[in-house]
Amino acid sequence: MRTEVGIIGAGPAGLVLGQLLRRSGIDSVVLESKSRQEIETTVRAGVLEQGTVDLLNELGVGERMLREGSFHHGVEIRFDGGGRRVDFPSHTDGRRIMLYPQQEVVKDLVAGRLGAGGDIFFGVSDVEIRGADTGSPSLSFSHEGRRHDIDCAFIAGCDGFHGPSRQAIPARGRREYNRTIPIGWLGILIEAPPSSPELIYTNHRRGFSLISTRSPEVQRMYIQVSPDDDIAAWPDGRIWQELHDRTDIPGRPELIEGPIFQKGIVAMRSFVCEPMSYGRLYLAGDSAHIVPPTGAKGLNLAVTDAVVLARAIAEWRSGGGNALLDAYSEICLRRVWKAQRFSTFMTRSLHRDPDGDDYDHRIQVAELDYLTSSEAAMRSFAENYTGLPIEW
Ligand code: RFL
Ligand code: PHB
Repeated sequence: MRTEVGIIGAGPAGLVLGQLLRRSGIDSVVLESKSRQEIETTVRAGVLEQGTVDLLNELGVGERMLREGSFHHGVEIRFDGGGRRVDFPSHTDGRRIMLYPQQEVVKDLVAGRLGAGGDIFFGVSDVEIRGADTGSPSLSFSHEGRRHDIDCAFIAGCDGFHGPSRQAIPARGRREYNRTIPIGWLGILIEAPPSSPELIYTNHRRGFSLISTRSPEVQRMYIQVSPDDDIAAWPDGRIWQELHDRTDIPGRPELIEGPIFQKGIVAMRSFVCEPMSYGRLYLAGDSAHIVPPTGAKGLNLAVTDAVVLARAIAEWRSGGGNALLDAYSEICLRRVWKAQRFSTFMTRSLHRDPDGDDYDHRIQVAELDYLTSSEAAMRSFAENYTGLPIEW
């Protein structure tokens, strides 16, 4: 087999890359270790930046998103017993965010690719990357009991944090920045109408909470827990008690409860791999970087990496040379580190620091008071939350 770009991973990074390449007339093959059903039902992100929404529309896969997702024009931040809203459009050039579940984005991208005659090999195993540092790299993998080889011009490692691509870069050729954060998020999905028209991020002495949404009928909520907490120690009644204690404030409607049909705990980390490339292998998305979810940036970073990589490959293919390919890692990493900065700032100001004291709490309250009252701070927050531009 032969293709121009061998893409490992059918997450947002790999699927968006494939669609962008197709638009430039460049063929690709996507290898995915999970089944189609599994990637289309795994619950993860919910917030799409304005740029991600625009891109999905441009790619012709945004129709259902526009119909079923909802635009939000701001978020509410609660702290010190009160709540304040930060408006996005008035603090940016009219930008907003979209609430639409990641698994629905994945479904729309898979349907777009397969509908246009593209290939995705689901359920592959033992993917091996060969000759990444040569001019003729190849991928080898097992699918339905047979071994296959694909010669490629480029390999895109879009296989998430645990995938094999990053490990294909020799240890001496990369630097990894790693920070584990002593915080877990217990996330639930419930059947109920929205408790609020916009997201509510709360800093409370008992810990962080976040009220988000998935649709008019399904809501997503999170509370800060210890990363090694056992979900069995969190019966529904205890979760609701914490959500109410942390989020409800006088004069505002209480959270609306509903049956919990999914719950789990995720640990938090910050991670960056530099550079994001090695020879003809390019990493995109979570395979190269992880941000704590408080800033809602992970999926959006995966998409912008794909945008930069697709343009760089298209430029090379049309005889424009290697300049953009060579700059790929640097262009992406500048935006990645800014998203890491923003997510770290959000995480630090909103969560209870397990090692902190009253002084730390007062500093957080002052930070959030400033953030939600200074025009300059609100502009900065809105600019980051709705998505920074790519600096080419
Ligand atoms: P993905 O989505 O992990 O996709 C990688 C794909 O590669 C496959 N794979 C392999 N395929 C073949 N061979 C192998 N050896 C393979 N190994 C792995 C995997 O099966 C998978 O299908 O990475 P990608 O594309 O880089 O996308 C990244 C995003 O998924 C991630 O950053 C976000 O989910 C992060 N995130 C959020 N991001 C946002 O932008 N907004 C949010 O609101 C937001 N909320 C969240 C989040 C992540 C969360 N969790 C679960 C950590 C909320 C949470 C709770
Ligand atoms: C979500 O809806 O899953 C969500 C929203 C905002 C975040 C993280 C996750 O910061």
